[in-house]
Amino acid sequence: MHTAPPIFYSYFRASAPYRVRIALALKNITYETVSVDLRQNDQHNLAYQRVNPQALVPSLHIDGQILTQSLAIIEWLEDCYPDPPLLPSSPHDRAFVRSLALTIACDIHPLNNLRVQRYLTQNFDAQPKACQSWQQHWIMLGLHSLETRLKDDLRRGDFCYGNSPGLVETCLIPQWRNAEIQGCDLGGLPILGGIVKRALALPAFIKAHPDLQPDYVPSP
Ligand SMILES: N[C@@H](CCC(=O)N[C@@H](CS)C(=O)NCC(=O)O)C(=O)O
Repeated sequence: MHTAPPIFYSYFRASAPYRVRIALALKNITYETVSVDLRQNDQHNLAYQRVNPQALVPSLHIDGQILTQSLAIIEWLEDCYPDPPLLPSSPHDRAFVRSLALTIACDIHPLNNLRVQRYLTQNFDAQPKACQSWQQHWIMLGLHSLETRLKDDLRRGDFCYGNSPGLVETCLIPQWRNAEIQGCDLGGLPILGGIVKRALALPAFIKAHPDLQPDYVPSP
């Protein structure tokens, strides 16, 4: 039971908060959203830097403490709200699931983050086309490796591990959306594509979708 409603610092369009929104929805935890508008550089406001000195979203203020880093937040939720589980019970399978999730969270997403794009543009004079090609390269490298790993793995079911969505889907669905926005050719990834389609039909994934967030604004 919470002493006060959890406060979730988010930005509708950003994929790391989207991961946590999916986990919160799967675990049926209600919260209030505070929007940190990355396009307006709100992440660099002093008030937000007191919440998260890394100047990144998400952050979750819950039970009197501030949690940061999307996967640390999700693992905390898993520890405190174990139902439904987002990780398997056996250590071997937990390592497998974490490894798939980290492929996205550590090896794809950071290379494509807004601050990296801005750095490429400001310091290396990268043009929009070059930035897009950079994004596509790292996304496709990572997603193809996931497709290969899942192809013959008997632990795969309707989802990456078994027949319920878990930690991997919290990362995969936001990353897939980014891939679509960046114009990646996803046709060669039928296993991942099927998993994404099944996940997006579930109520928790619908609830967490960027277009349904309180701070949503349509793209210009
Ligand atoms: N590893 C962090 C990454 C957080 C992150 O990079 N968030 C992005 C949005 S998806 C952000 O706040 N970017 C702000 C910026 O680049 O200035 C996590 O998983 O929480």
